[in-house]
Amino acid sequence: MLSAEKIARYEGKCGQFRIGLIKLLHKIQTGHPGGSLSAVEILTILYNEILRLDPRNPEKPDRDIFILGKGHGAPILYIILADLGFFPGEELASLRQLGSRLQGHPCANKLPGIELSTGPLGLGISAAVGRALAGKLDKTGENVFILLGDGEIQEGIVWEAAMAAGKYRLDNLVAILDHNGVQLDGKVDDIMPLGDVKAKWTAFGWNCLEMDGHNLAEIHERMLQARDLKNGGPVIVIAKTVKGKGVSFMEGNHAWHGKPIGDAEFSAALEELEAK
Ligand SMILES: Cc1ncc(C[n+]2csc(CCOP(=O)(O)OP(=O)(O)O)c2C)c(N)n1
Ligand SMILES: [Mg+2]
Repeated sequence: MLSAEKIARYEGKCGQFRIGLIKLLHKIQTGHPGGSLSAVEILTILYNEILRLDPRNPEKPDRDIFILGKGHGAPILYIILADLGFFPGEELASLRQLGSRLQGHPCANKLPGIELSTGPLGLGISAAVGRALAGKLDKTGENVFILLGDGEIQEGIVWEAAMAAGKYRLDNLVAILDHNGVQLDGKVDDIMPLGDVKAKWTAFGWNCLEMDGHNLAEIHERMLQARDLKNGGPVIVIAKTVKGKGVSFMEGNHAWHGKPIGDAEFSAALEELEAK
């Protein structure tokens, strides 16, 4: 169980990450606020409590693997990697600039801590399945985690990968679904409804767990449960989240999927986040 002291520390961190994110995206006048804000707590717990990683030795052979399926969430991933010391925090200012190691979507061969270049939705889980299968064959003991968007799982390639993970009994694979109900240009239910998400993954041979994707203690508990569930099946954790979480006018609003933050909006967002 996550101690009260740790919960308080991570709550503080999540607040700072949100403020850092808004400042950064306002400064560069580009990037994806909504999907980053949705994943703050999930990534904070994964990187601080669950993943076996060494920022000083990012390619250490016995590490766990994390893949950001929803590659447009790169800004929050970069902020967390910098916080852990994978690269200097000053480099965050180069986000999305020409020649930077911090591209708009993660670039594996440039930045320490990035395992796979992502951006095309659906690509990540295919590679995650391959990596988990390789880990099984090589008996590395590594766990493979992937964060998927709910718009992302409309991609057909996701279900081909899901089917393979079921067949190969990849119980070293944990997918987390950032189920915020919103995609790029509207609500998931309006654009391409997912139906009974739990029943669908279960039918593909996966174990299905659920959590509140903004509750630090619950995320921690569910991630440990998912990692340690070894019944032959991969695990998906459906995380109930809010796109744009923490900035009221961005919450649940697809317009903030990837829009430059204006000066008045910046002040309002900062005021709200700093008051928390
Ligand atoms: C194959 C592919 N098609 C379209 C896009 C453009 N695109 C980027 S993000 C996005 C919406 C993703 O929505 P979701 O997965 O729900 O992400 P979140 O709500 O967490 O931001 C789209 C359509 C893409 N990156 N890749
Ligand atoms: Mg979504």
